[in-house]
Amino acid sequence: MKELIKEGLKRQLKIKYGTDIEHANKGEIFSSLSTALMETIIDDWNNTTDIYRERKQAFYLSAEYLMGRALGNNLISLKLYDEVKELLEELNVDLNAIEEAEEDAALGNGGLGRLAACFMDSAATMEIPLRGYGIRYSNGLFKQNFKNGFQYETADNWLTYGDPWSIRREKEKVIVHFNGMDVYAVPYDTPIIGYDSKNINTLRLWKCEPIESFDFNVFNSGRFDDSVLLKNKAEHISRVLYPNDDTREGKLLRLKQQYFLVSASIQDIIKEFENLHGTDYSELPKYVAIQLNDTHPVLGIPELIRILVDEKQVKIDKAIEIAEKIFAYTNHTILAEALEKWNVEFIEELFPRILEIIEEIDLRFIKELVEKGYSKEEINEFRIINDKQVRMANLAIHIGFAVNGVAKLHTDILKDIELHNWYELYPDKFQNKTNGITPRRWIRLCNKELSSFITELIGDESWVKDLSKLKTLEKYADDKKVLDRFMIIKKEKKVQLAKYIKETSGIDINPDSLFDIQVKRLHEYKRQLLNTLYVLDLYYRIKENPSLDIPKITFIYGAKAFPGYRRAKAIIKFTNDVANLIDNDPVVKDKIKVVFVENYRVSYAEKLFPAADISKQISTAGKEASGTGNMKFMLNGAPTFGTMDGANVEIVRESGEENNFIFGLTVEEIENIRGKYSSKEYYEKNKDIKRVVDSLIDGTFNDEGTGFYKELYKSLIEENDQYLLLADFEAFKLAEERVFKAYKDSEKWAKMCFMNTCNAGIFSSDRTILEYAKDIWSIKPIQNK
Ligand code: 26V
Repeated sequence: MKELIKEGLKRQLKIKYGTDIEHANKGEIFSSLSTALMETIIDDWNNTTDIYRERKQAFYLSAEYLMGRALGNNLISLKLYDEVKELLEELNVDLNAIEEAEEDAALGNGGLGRLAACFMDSAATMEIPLRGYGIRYSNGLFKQNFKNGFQYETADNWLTYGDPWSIRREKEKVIVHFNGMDVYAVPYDTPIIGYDSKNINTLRLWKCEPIESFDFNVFNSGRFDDSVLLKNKAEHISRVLYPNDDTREGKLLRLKQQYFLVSASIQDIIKEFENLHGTDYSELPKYVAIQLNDTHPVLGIPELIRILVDEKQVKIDKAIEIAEKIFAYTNHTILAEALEKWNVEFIEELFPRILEIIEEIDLRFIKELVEKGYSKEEINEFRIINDKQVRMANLAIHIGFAVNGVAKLHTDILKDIELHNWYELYPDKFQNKTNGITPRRWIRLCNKELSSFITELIGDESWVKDLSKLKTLEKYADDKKVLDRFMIIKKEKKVQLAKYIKETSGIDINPDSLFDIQVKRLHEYKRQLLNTLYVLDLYYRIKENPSLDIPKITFIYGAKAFPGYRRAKAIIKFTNDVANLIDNDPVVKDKIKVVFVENYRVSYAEKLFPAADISKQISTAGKEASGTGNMKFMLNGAPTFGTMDGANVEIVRESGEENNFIFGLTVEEIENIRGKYSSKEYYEKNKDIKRVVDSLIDGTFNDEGTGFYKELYKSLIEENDQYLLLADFEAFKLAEERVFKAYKDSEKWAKMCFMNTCNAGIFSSDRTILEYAKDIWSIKPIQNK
């Protein structure tokens, strides 16, 4: 194999770049090596596609896939990593440097998109016939940089050097009709390589292109700009992930993206069905299950019905019945503002026929509810169209045959509170599918040191695709030699992270300090601000008492704020200002340090999770649907410092409360204080709280006239602290005290960390995807031999 790849690499360098290994740069080597590897997998890929077609397949429809880099991961899955590393060494090339030359494919915002990527990997490894459908955004999530503590955004041009891991399938393009404009959807297929398997699944991403590349006559008449107007209009559709949708234009574009994705995908699915099984569409549910990743692809429901009724002459009753057997919906959030509603007017403007179909579904649903004896008010709650808006979640729950939450607590909240009326109407539709993470990327690739040690202890590498085997390591939990090795590896990963931070931002951090890490999207409910208020309080206390007994700590943050989300941006600026305050204080700076890493993304995450001593998961209880970062930390041996929220609850249950630091109000307690809570009381009664909150407005910090800090103050005091930061402040401090105490006892600490790794097996997305396959899609694994 080695020689084959070496030849392939040389050949590709020559064909693609007209160069050789001595003269090529890293990007060229990355691209050529990737193509050389592609050459070796095509047969397995095609075979897998063929054998999957024989039986029922599942299709994952998602507006986001946060894939990160491909090269390293694919080498791991192909079990070629060491071989390729060696062959490059023979050519005087460092594989690691080549991996670093790859741009992240950041076609997602956060957890939801990363989950889709983990599912792709797990489905291939578990040999489940699952194909992903998404959008090939030309620009992924923006790049973030800080100037003077403020976040700035620039375009992410991940395709500048092409994408050697995808194949454009010109022959399989389809036309998507909008009111007044037709466009091509051109598929780009990326292989998803199963680990230690010959199964290679497909992620198919659609690029939007114009039917005519320019208007010949308009161009000829000298109006050059006008001649490409339509081309540009089409290309905007897959230009960028989630445009700011504050404006009407932005909202329309977002809606167009959603329809573009589902129309192309459903056409593709139906075409494949017809080729294999003919035109008896009542057979469709026998061969097709479609998972809707949140509400973004829910227009797929009326689109399927439209195609069946308008183009395939199926009666509408039958078409709806078919749809009811095909679609399943995953809910990823209970935040009201994230549940999508679309103005009827928009849908009508862009695709009037889709609106007609939604109206038809709505009317039938009302009739059904009236027959069941529901009151008008109750019916209004259920209606798909209400107040001139289409409620996408209602459409999905009504038509879908399954609805799932993403962690036990989250599903319970859906059933008992948020979607209680729906649960009473359709109790059998509701299921829980606790999220998971792929062990290939999140330990085997990103923590090779720990992976080798685990392999040594277990005896082989089988744990990488059966993560439940980690449990067998518990027998070493009191073995000093094992724990020592475990902690030496942790230290090594901390040194590597420190080096990376130094190289990329010039900031020095001390690998002998406790690394306390909070990385995730920036959102008020995730309470990065609580963390920063705590750090500021700690700063003041050290100032008062320079001999305060605490370990050296580095507080690390990573997060992007949505460009239009002012408060999130304010929290970044505030945290950076606190970092500065500390850096400039000779007394405090040797004890604590704050670093907000720039441009947090999948490839950065791979360096952060293995280096953590503490996993910070401090959302207001009930708000974080699951979290998956929490699982990545756990797997790499970091105790959770967190609230009883999302999957934290299950993490703690698995690894033991004694091996984590749980604090704060529970969902129940929060329910009980609803209406009674007064943040002002906490602020006035607790002088530490008052001191840190006042620092937002007393001139301690300068937000340069943006009004950011007044706004944060307002959210905490005048708007009664919606996310209960102040209510949890004291509990947070006490939990930190527990951390300090535990950290001092290094043997006990090592065991806590180790127990987290031992008990992380259940959080493999292999487990999750097998549950989806069995309980929702009714699909069994099929092996490519
Ligand atoms: C989206 C938005 C967009 C507008 C501004 C406010 C806002 C707030 C939340 C969201 C969340 C969108 C859905 C999402 O990403 N959910 C995440 O899904 C993960 C995978 O299931 C889960 O682990 C996270 O807890 C959940 O937040």
